[in-house]
Amino acid sequence: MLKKLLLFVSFTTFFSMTQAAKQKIYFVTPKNNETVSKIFKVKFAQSGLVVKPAGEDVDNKKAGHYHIIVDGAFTPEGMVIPADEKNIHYGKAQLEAEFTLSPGKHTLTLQFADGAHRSNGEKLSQTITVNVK
Ligand SMILES: [Cu+2]
Repeated sequence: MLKKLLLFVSFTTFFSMTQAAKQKIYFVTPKNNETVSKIFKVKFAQSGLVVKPAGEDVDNKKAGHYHIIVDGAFTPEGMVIPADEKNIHYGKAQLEAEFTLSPGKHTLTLQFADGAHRSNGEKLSQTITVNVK
């Protein structure tokens, strides 16, 4: 009985914590200012958000997919993120990618946007600098 009660309490605590989780996205790797090889892996993660393929659940403000902007800033909130060589969409709900960049310093901006590619703005973005060997 006590065991069941404890299980119930921990489950509801976990559930309310999940509900209250602040929305956040971040690079798992590389770290800011990390030195990387010419070809390197990028991984990203989130809390309080659901990653879904582009075109799905487009009006859900808690769902969307990732973008990486190379050597550019975040996309202002509500603006549709362009698709070109500097603005890469991960519309299949990917959580990692491989990059090939020229030697030197580059910035990578991770940007979350909804299923219609409308940006969540600066609050759901993160910019890091990498030093490519
Ligand atoms: Cu997109």
